[in-house]
Order: sequence, then structure tokens, then C-alpha cells
Amino acid sequence: MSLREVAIAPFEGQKPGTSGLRKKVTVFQQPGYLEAFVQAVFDTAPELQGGTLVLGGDGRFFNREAIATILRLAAANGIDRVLVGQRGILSTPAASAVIRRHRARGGLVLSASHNPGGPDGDFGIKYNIANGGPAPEAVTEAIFKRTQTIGRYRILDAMDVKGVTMPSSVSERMLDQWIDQVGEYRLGGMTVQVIDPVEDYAAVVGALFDFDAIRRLIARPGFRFRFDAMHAVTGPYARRLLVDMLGAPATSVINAEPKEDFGGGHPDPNPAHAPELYQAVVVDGTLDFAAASDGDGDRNMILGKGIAVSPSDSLAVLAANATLVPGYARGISGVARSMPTSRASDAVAAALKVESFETPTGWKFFGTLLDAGRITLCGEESYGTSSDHVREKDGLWAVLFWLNLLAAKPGETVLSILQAHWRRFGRHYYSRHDYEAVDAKQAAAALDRLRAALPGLPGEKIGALAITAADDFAYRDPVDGSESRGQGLRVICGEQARVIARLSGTGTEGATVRLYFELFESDPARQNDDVQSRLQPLIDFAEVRTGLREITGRTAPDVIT
Ligand code: G16
Repeated sequence: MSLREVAIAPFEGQKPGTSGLRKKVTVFQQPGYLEAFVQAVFDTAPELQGGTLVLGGDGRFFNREAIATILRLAAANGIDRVLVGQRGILSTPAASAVIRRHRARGGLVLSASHNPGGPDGDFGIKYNIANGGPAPEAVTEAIFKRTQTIGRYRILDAMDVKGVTMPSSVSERMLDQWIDQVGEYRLGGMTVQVIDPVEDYAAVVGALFDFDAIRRLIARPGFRFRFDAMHAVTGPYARRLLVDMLGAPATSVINAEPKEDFGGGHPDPNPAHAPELYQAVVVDGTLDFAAASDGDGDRNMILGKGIAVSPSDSLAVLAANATLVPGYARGISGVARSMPTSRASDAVAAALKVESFETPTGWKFFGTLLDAGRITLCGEESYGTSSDHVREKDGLWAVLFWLNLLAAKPGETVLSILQAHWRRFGRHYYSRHDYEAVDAKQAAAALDRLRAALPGLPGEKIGALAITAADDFAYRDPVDGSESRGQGLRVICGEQARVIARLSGTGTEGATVRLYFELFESDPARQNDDVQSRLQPLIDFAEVRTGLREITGRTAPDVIT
């Protein structure tokens, strides 16, 4: 074994975005690029020395190579033990569960989430802290700063791996293969423990739900359901929980084999990227319940016969019905949503007389509220929902929650649960329009145009709706007092409506402009209209005031969810 220090020059742009560092695979493949970023993490997180680190990813192309490299870096940086998911697999919520259950000091999760994979696709890496959640902004900023001055990385050079069944010395290629077996071995002075990627996660979520009731629901004649793992990481998790533990037929979990390129698909669970499932359930009504998850297993889409559940509504429904689920039977302490997420969950929190919070986009902003016990549930419009059981959003958890609700409400369907919810709390019509791979300067110009108009907007009208406020969202964390500015442009029409515009922090090509629309409807007779038609005045307003079409030459959004 020999420990080497390799001199390097800093790479430009190693700035973590909404959710870690995401770049094209080819960027990560540059010699020293991954090493420089991981070394910057180790330099900024000295608490990892002598402690346990969790390591795994969504199985996308470059996952295995990255794990072999990170193991050698960790061994050279004084990490005591690394828990690695077998075959390099750990879904994002599972990584969070492992960090918490094993009291690890942090984790590296290799994923670009819903972004496409493969040699020409995206790769990503994010650092999670000891609470199991994404590193807060202060930490990601410190990592970024370190990447700008870094001059060397430390790596274990020749492989020296010792284990009961292992030869004493192996090549890096072999190291990459050794993560296929559950077991323990030594790498330099460090212990590598290859773990079953599902076990900890299944124990954590298994304690929350009424599995007997869900088992009976699934066994009920005529109840037809399907889970689409989109050839991404959730397959093994869904098989263990839904098939092995809950008795669902094996055929109800589709695309369950994780693939390096997600089978050529786009593992983003929304009606645009899971059109067949959407058609089968929502349009043709051939299934009662269906769901899908994304690349790293933290997102969820819930579909019922005749209805695609808006993620904002999903959060609100879960909050309103939480006491029906054993893990939340004593009630919830509060609910948080990201700013662009509809205010449907605020209405529930008000009725339940619990706190509600509006945070910037990014799961990392929920961490302090969860740790402080101020919230139990949180969610985002981008198909993410979760609770205080982990510190990440959790796709399968949301699916189990919905199944538990259906089991606890005999005779109800997804649609009838939603309609009853709207009658009680009012409906927040909601949609997001994405303009993808826009020239970065043009995208900035469109947002600048709306930003410049903000001060003059209050008092103006959008159709019959009066604008009451307009600003660039800034947030002060109520727990630690940290401030975040420039988090998205808001045009607010009292409780009636909102238009929001922001740039995505997860894209890797040009800029993605996101426009979000929300309209409140309290009249039950008007709660079942076509969503896009109801939102049209808000859509027209956003397009005109940003000048998006004129500036970019685009005639329509690329994705509507
Ligand atoms: C990430 C973040 C989420 C965020 C989403 C979209 O999700 O964890 O908090 O809502 O990106 O972010 P943006 O609008 O900036 O693209 P994931 O599933 O990609 O990790």
C-alpha cells in the first residue's frame, strides 16, 4: 500500500447546485475532477476523519468507477469505516436512513437524480451530513470555496485489501467488483463494509405503516396497481417492500432492474416522462393505483383512475390524513413546502392548527426544521414528499403512505379522496411549465425583465385577480437564522393566485426556466375543470411579463407538469 499526494490545479465550476454537483459524465471523467471535488469535501469536513462515511449511488453510468476512486480517497484521508451499498447501490432516502441508523458522520450520494444517465448523460455527487440530510448552504459554499484553491488530493495508490475470503492485494478493477458481495474488508487502514442496500431502509419505513392493512388492500380482488421503477434505483427497494413484504404480484413492479442508462429513458416520474403509465391509469382507467419513482428514488408520482395527483396536493392530503397512519397517529407538528409548491398544505396546517413554513427550493432547507421538531411532513412541487423518518425526500414512502390511506378508507379511490379534500380545503389548481436548455443569457434576460417590473406590479390586475405583492423571495431560516436571497420571483394575488419564475439549479445544459402557476378555487362546482384552461390568464401574464417567447424564440414550454 502506498499513499500518494497528487498535485492538481483547481477545476472551474465545482459549485453544488440545488442538489449537489451535477455535470455531464464527460466532465466527471476528466482526470482528477472527481478526486478534486471529493478531496474538497474531506478537507471541509474534518469530522469524517476517524468516523464512518456512507457511500452509494443510483447505479447510473460511472457509479462503480466513482465508488472505487472514492474508497481509495477515503482510505487516504483517515476515514475509519465506509458503509457501501452492495453493487454500489443506495437510493437517496436509503442513504439517509443508513447514515442515521449507523450514526455515520456523513455520506456521499452519487446521483444526478432524474437527469438522464449513460456515457452522454449526467452524473452527480452530493454530500450529506450526520443528520442524514443534504449539506446546508453554508457547507456547500465552503466546499465550493475549497475547490477553488485546492492544490492536491490524497489517494491510496496500490490496492491492499484484506478480508477473510479476499486475496491480499487487488487491482482497482477488482475493487470495483468486490462491492458486489456483502461483507467486510480492509483497504489500507480503513474498513469497507458492503451492506445490503435495502435492509436499513425497509426497517425504517416498515415501522411507520400498517402493513397488514396494506397487505389486505393489495390482496383485495379487483384492486389493480403498478409501480414503475423506471429502470432506476428503486427497483430492488420496491421488490422487497411491495412484493416480498406486502405480497404484491411480482408483475406489479415494472422496470425493476437498475440500468446504467435507465434503459435509455428519462427517470423523472411525471406525466411527461412516464406517458404509458399515465395513459393506462389516468386516461384508460385500467388500474386503480399506480406510482413511479425517479433515478435515485427520492421522487414520487401518484396516479389514480382518472387523476394524476399534483405533488402539492399530495403533500396536503398526506398532512390532512396523517393520523390514519400508525407512524403519525399522534398527529404532526407542522408542515413545510418549498416556495413554488402550492399553498394547499398551508390550508391544512391552518385547519390542524400546526405551524407551516415556506422554504426556498431544495430539500436542504427542510433539515433544520425537521431536526428541531418544528415539522413532521414536508414536500415540493417537483414530486418530492417525505417526513422526519429520514432527511431526504422519499419516493416509496409516499407510495406506501397513499396505499395506507386507501387501506384505511374502504370504498374510497384516489380521485374521491382528492375531491373530498378539495371540498373541505378548497382546490389549488397548479401547473409548472419548463423551458429547457435555454441560452443562459436569454434565460437571465427574461427573469431580469420580470424582476425589473416587480415594484410596479402591486395594484395591477391579471384578469379579475388583483396583484397584492411581488418580490424576489428571500428566506431566513427560523431555526439557525441563516439567510438565502434571490430564490425566485413571486407575483402574488392575495390568497387567490400566484405566478412564480425561477431558474432551475439542477440542469446541466444551458438554463432551464421554470414558471409555476397556482389558482385557488373554493367553489366545489368549479373544482373539476381543466387545469391548464383555468390557469391560462396566469400563463399569459408570465409569458408577456418575462418576454420569454420573444427573447428565446420558443413558442411553447418543453415540459408541462
Ligand atoms: C432537487 C432538489 C429538490 C428540488 C429539485 C428541483 O431534486 O432536491 O429540492 O425541488 O431538485 O430543483 P430545480 O427546480 O432547481 O431544478 P432532485 O430529485 O433532482 O434531487
